[in-house]
Amino acid sequence: MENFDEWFHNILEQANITDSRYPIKGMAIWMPYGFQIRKHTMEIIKKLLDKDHEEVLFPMLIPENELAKEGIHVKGFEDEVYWITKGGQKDLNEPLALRPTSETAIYPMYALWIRSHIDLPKKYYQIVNTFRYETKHTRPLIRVREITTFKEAHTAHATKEESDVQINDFIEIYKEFFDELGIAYLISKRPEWDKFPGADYTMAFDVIMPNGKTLQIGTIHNLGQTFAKTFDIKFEDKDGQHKLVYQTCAGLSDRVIASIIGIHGEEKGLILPPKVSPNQVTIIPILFKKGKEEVLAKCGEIKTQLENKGLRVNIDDRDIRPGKKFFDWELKGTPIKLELGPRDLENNITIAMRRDEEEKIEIALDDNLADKICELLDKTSENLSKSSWNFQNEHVKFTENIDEIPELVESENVVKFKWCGIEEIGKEIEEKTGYDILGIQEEINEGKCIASDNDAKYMALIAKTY
Ligand code: PR8
Repeated sequence: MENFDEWFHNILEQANITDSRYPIKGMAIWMPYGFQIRKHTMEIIKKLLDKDHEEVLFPMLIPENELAKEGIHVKGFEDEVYWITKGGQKDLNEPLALRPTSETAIYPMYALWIRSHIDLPKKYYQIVNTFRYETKHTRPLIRVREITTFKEAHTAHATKEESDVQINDFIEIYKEFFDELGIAYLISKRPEWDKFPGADYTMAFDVIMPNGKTLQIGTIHNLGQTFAKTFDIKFEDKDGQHKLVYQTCAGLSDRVIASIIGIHGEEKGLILPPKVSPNQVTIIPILFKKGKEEVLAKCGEIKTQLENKGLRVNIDDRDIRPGKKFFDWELKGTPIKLELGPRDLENNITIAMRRDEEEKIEIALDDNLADKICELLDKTSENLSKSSWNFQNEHVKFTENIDEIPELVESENVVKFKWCGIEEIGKEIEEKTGYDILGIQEEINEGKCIASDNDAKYMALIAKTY
């Protein structure tokens, strides 16, 4: 793709996903087609979280005194909070924050709800909008000031061990989620200076966009007992002692949709993974005056047949040239197009076209049609996932020479390198190269650090980031 940012910006409007002309910077409208993608994506994550977490809904406003309680946390967000200071004409007694995230809304309530070890673990999540007055350049879905699908989970546990297990559980849930979307990801532990404000440590999921820049699409934080101390979240343990809980939280945003669009899309438009595509099959009737009714009737029958299998199907019976219809659904990324004209009807066949591949497949119009379509959809999902992982594998390059980093990053790669883990050296690496250390992928015990005489302790990643 020549210019990914431009392509991304244009496709959002062309495919009816979002409209960014709303007169507030960083806030956009979800248009009908985008709304459907968003809905199906949310259904997947909800299903995964619902297995072991309970959904709740908190108010959007946080009193200033609660937000201010956790010092490190509030410091991290102080420049990003929108404040409500008036009710009508009157100044409010206490300013109210539009939640930038909900720790300080939820944890005072956890302090009331958690009394005994039998109340633990507590695992709540909510899908809400949050507000961040981002100072960096805003971009639709990627860096917004109103995050419209903030999927945030908050857990509390009796022991540190349980909270570490929860971090792994979140990693597994997010892996499964991105696997369902066919999106390849890099998992790393963020460096100390880039962790969530108030967290002991942060695990992050990043994707490589087509221009080689990485996008952080999900984060999982071990909060230790920092918030428990601040909000006095204590429980009576089996031994009768009052103890502080251990907490974790994890979040995903509209960036998930940005990555679906960016990673699978190509020059001609979207390629949507079948699981989240508003229409999994689009039927395109080829209509002539003669036989028009019969063709349309058969299209209706096919639609019902496929819908009975649980598929989402639409018929494009607009009175325009078929070529234009193919063009439109290519742009919108429907995984499978089915073409049906009078001659096909005579031969009792339809022509299927997968969006991710050029090939046309003739399928008989019989009882096996729906099964065959399901097979094609599965192949599409597999293929999208495979391409995404191949792309990622080709775009992660290892080097032992710090001077090679800029060239590798500028040719659209993420760079893997050995690091001693010392903060000062890490910052030197960032300064010298001009890029961000994403984090550490794994511990190692061989070789030297790329930027010092120290022994290497970690395999780390550095990249140009969004
Ligand atoms: C938390 N608290 O808040 P996090 N536009 C789009 N996506 C964004 C933006 C933005 N302006 N800012 C962040 N994200 C924790 C976990 C509750 C849940 C996305 O964590 O601040 C990023 O993908 O790391 C980020 O990984 C995710 O939201 C969670 O935000």
